[in-house]
Amino acid sequence: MNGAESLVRTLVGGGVNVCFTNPGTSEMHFVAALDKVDGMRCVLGLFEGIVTGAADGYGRMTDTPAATLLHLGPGLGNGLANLHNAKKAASPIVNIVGEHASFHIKYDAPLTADIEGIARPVSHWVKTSPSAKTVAADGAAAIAAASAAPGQIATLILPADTAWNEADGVAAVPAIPARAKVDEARIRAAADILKSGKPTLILMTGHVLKEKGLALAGAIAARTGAKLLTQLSNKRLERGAGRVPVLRVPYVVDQAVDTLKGFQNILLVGAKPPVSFFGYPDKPSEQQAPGTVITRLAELEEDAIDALSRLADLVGAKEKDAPFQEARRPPVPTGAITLDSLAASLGAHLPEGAIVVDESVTTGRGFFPLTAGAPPHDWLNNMGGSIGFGTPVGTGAAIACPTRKVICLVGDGSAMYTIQSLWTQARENLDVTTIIFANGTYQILKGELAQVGAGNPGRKAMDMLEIGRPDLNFVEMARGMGVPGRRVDTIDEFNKALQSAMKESGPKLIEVMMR
Ligand SMILES: Cc1ncc(C[n+]2csc(CCOP(=O)(O)OP(=O)(O)O)c2C)c(N)n1
Ligand SMILES: [Mg+2]
Repeated sequence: MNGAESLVRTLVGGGVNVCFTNPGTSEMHFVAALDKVDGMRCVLGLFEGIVTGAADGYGRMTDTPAATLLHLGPGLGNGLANLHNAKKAASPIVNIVGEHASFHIKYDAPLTADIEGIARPVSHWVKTSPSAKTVAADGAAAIAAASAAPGQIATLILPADTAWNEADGVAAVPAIPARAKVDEARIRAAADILKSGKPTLILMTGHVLKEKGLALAGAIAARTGAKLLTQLSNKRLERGAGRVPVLRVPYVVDQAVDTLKGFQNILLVGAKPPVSFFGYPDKPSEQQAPGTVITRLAELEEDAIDALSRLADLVGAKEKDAPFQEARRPPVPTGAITLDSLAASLGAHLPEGAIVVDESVTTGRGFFPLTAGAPPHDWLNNMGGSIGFGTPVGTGAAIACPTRKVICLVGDGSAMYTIQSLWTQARENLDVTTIIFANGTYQILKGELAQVGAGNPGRKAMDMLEIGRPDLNFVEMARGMGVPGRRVDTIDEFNKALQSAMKESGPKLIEVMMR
């Protein structure tokens, strides 16, 4: 077998069963090998941001890496923004990036680039495989690197001749270490804080946000009077009826500061100390009150669920006493489209097992309370702040979980970065409902303009924050990519569109007119 086949067989043998691709000449042997080897689902994306974002969504939902296949430096470069987001979310991904045949690199042909240099900032692990004989072992090492807790980006660069030359065979993936346990001293320190009676916040993100971790955190909070919050953005939050409900730290700095002001202690479980998205004149970067003591219970890569379980024992908390959310849907709203009526409609219609990918930007900031009692579902946020995240991540989540309904909540501005996701959803017949909030602007940036104190915007400045003239038509765009769409002007129409989208399988788009 050649190097490409040895790599594909190694990937499949190592549990990598999906490859999101956008190939070129240098990847042709890899493409041919994908065809030859059973067990790899290949999914084409029409822009590399779809490919890398889909791998992020897949990794978040399965906790195992998908592979991507990208075309040299420029292909990888096109995928960078969503790799950045995936890295911030600690999603496991194995990138395979084609490179010129090793004898051809010195000629500086048009596509020659510093691939390692492009890969390094968005990868935890980077390697150019030197020969066909090493490709399989390097592929196995890439899987191991990607799978290491809490999830990493591994980028393997594959010169074309390493793909077509004769290989030695398949390699086995080295053992993947379990999450490290938190040492006893930190558990005791956390117990002392919680028993002190001082107002304490448990701030969480990462794998602790699965049902079990939340139940333990809820029990500890119920027992000790501590409050629970998650970071503003999370990789995957399990929420809904029967789970412990938890809100997020708000985006707007003043609101975040206000939310955090009463706490003398913040106990971090996977989370970082709370910092603002941006620095603003006269606003703090650190959001906790001056004097609040921040203590780390568990790092993102550590076993936070085990740590909380031991902490619960120390403070005498019982899981059954956690404040589990009761099943409760808001009444189906009527009348105008408002932020609250949209939240209520989602709360009324979210099906059990839904995967909500949230890139709703300003529209969805208040969606949590009214959706909290919906049937159990997962909520995924963008942790890297680079927009164009939602529809690709939804695409990958749907491939990962074919029996679940994916709901992508997307601002109109954000949707335009990676709208080609719809084509992949149609081709693969994925069960994704994309909801576009068509307000005709980069609404958030109007708020930012005021926050940074840039003064009153004139016409030229406003033109950079608004996306009308011409007005976008998402239903037409969706139709052009094989996805049926519908425009709604009232909340009653939205209710109907959402209800029918939840009943039928397959990709759909709802354009919510907010302008
Ligand atoms: C890659 C990238 N480019 C630009 C931005 C800056 N940015 C942040 S939000 C935003 C617009 C979001 O607009 P939309 O999705 O319509 O949401 P809205 O603010 O209208 O709710 C832009 C351009 C970014 N975060 N990432
Ligand atoms: Mg908008």
